[in-house]
Amino acid sequence: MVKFLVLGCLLALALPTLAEVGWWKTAQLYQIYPRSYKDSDGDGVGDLNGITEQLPYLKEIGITATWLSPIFTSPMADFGYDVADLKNIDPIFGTMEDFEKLVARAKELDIKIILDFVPNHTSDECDWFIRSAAGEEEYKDFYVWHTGKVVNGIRQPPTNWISVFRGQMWTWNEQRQAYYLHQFHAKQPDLNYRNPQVVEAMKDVLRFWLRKGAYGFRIDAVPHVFEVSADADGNWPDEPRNEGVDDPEDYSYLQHIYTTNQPETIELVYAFRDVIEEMDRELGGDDRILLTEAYSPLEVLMQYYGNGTHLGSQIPFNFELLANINYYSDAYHYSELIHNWLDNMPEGQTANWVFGNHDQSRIGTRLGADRIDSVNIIKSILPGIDITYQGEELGMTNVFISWEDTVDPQACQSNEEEFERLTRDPVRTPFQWSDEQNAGFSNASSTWLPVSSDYKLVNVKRERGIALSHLNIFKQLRTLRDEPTLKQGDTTVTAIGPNVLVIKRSLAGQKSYIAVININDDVETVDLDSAFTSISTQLQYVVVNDKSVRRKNDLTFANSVLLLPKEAVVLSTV
Ligand SMILES: *[C@@H]1O[C@H](CO)[C@@H](O)[C@H](O)[C@H]1NC(C)=O
Ligand SMILES: *[C@@H]1O[C@H](CO)[C@@H](O)[C@H](O)[C@H]1NC(C)=O
Ligand SMILES: CC(=O)N[C@H]1CO[C@H](CO)[C@@H](O)[C@@H]1O
Repeated sequence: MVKFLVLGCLLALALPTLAEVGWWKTAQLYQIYPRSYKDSDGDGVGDLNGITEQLPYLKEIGITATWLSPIFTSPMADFGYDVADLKNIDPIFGTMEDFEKLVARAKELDIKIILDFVPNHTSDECDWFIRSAAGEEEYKDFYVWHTGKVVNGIRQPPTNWISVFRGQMWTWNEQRQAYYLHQFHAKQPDLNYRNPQVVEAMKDVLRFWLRKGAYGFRIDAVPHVFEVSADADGNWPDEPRNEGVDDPEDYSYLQHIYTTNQPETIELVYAFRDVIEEMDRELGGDDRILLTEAYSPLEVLMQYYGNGTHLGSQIPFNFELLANINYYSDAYHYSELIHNWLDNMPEGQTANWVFGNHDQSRIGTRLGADRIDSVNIIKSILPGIDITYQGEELGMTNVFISWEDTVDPQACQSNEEEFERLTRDPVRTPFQWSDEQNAGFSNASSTWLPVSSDYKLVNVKRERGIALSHLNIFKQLRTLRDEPTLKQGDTTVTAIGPNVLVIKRSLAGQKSYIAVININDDVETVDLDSAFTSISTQLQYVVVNDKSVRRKNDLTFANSVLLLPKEAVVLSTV
């Protein structure tokens, strides 16, 4: 009894209170692609009022915060990643009043709204660019301009750099009589972050939306924000060739050593974090957050968290699994990639787990439809922040979009042979709400992208009624994440042979939880007793998928847990 009391006391000291922990450290984040979520006005494109209408669904599936792909005024050359007015809502999505209504309703439901922030460029229709092209003193250096070089009497761009969307990274502007730089589309001129006024102007945009009630930002394509500094004469170096790529228009033709991952990008993130801290002080309430998207090496990503003296992004997206796991990956590979993040993360930081987004092939297509629950289990049981792209909770898969119907600029700038490799349309199709017209997404006669042909089988309404649907398993996992063990417990990740991944979470005085995932099609029997010393003799099923013959609350011996092909379960100590 005395021993128990002492233990209880230590426990109370060891457990931080939730207020100290910060809401975002165990958050369930959800990415909404607004064009495809819910159309409220019948034009075939999703909008803000549609999102507002469906916020109770996010509550139902246990989401704490949702980030919206860009909703700002834009000519839509790159579906909103080309922003013309950084402080306004595009009419296709609604009005500023609609945004305010969305924030107010979200607040009632205790869901936080995070916005996409596109720092790498603006639209060429942005007022800043128009003034810059006209040479107006205040905006003259807001973008990256160069008069080019003359070779054999012919004017040429200043460097050989190639745009991510193919072709030259430089476009000639008649009015200014100079080339401007664009890492992406020619309609997306890059901002010149070496001009302190640009940094100030962008910080002001952040303040504007935080005051409107946004709880933070997902910052897009951070690695592309800076180019290498120009030399004393204002010139830049060419980038070296990538041997093996023969198409001189293709982005991979060159090694992007001067146009991505420049050290200044990290400092820019730190500067944006200062704004977040400043606004936390000004506005009070819960923490505001920064999520950063960068497909960069691990050692670079870890710097996004901060450098010891300066805070950075709370959530540098962890693409380890998304980028490296494929259909053939074994359990050792899963385990290794999970360890890569957990073991390299700076002390005191929070992990995050991402398997899908609006740029990547869907999980069910990449890894197989019978691994959808496995992925949802993995990212729910691991410590930290769980991030879901809309539709992954239902098991939506890629939708084939013909060349005629293709709208993604990254694909449209290529050709009929190449577009399938480049297009992101298949993962951006309308969300599947029901078996009604257009999957309940819209009452329009046609939608901006076709609705998947599987919508009568894969939709929210139907999956609500099926005990072990992807949706219901997802919901069970969200509930489980409220357990103290999953919020604060220790983590052990290991492979038992090539087929079985095991993730154990444990916390003194609480039940332990063990996710056991059979990645492949062999029948396996695993001995968790020897994998984890001092585990209880018997374990109980807490979550099962439809490959399992077990039911919730069944018991099993820890030393012989039977797994059928692709079976994925969560067990607990009893
Ligand atoms: C679609 O719904 C909108 C909003 O409720 C309505 O205004 C419109 O008339 C409807 N259109 C059709 C074709 O039913
Ligand atoms: C961390 O970053 C800040 C801001 O960029 C810089 O001033 C400081 O010197 C850096 N500290 C370390 C230890 O690198
Ligand atoms: C504003 C802008 O052009 N953003 C680009 C930045 O990077 C992403 C790639 O992740 C592009 O898709 C965006 O178009």
